[in-house]
Amino acid sequence: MIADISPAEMTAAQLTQFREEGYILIDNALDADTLARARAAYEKVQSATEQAWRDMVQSGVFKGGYGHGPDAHTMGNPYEHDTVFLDIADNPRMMPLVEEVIGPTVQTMEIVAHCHHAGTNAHTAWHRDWPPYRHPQYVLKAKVFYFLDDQDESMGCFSIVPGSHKRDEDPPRDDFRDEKLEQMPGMKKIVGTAGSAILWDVTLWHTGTANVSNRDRRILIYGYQPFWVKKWVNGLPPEVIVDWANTPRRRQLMGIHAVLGRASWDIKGVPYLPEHEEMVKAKRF
Ligand SMILES: O=C(O)CCC(=O)C(=O)O
Repeated sequence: MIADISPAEMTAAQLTQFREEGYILIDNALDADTLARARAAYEKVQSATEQAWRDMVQSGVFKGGYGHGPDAHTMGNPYEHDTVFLDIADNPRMMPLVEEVIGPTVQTMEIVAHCHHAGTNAHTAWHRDWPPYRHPQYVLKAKVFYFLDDQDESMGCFSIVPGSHKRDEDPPRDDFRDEKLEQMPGMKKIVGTAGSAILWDVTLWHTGTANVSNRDRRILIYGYQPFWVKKWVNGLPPEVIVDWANTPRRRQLMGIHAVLGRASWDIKGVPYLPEHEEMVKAKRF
């Protein structure tokens, strides 16, 4: 669990920036203790998965998201190695902001530890993750990226075109790829200090640039969506998640049992917590 450091309410200025530009940056999103735990856990996951990543790169057959391949090592579901990654999914500094933009029925869709190595090419092209579905109040998917180290412009920055979430069209990726990647009009490289985070709407046009520095770019990626979006479609949540999700709120955050949504959306193969069962009895649907 992360110490409850006076949860941030989203200010009117932040909300306006999120709505107009599609992102906000938060300094000190991780306190020093959690940042230290996150780095230690990240290093544990990286060394446990490094050989498999090298073997994949050697094989020339690249599978997996977030540019998993020669220019990036994508470590999916790192909570299998350390539950600090689950604690960070419920970071009290970020959750009020996430709930403000996704709505109160929020769940975590993915948790990824990501390394974009020193001296590598861009690991992805310009894209948006999701079609620009629109709702007057909420976005269908937002992500939080946490920086584990100070990140400057040379380190293969996550980059966006602020305001592009309002456009209907997708980015012209073929006009701005490879050596033209950084010529995208309006492009902004996201830099920040260790422990800071960006909360962003995934319909923004975005990419990651070449890491021309001599330092690996290390980030944690969290995707958030409303509870009613399908999750755990290939089976039940792993035991480590069910055990961690020891309150109704956490059950919802892990996409198991909704607090505010319909009981018919719940994953039936996981028994309810007693207090959650009471809530379900009181629901109409
Ligand atoms: O790693 C990056 O900077 C790009 C991330 C990205 O493309 C994504 O989250 O979809």
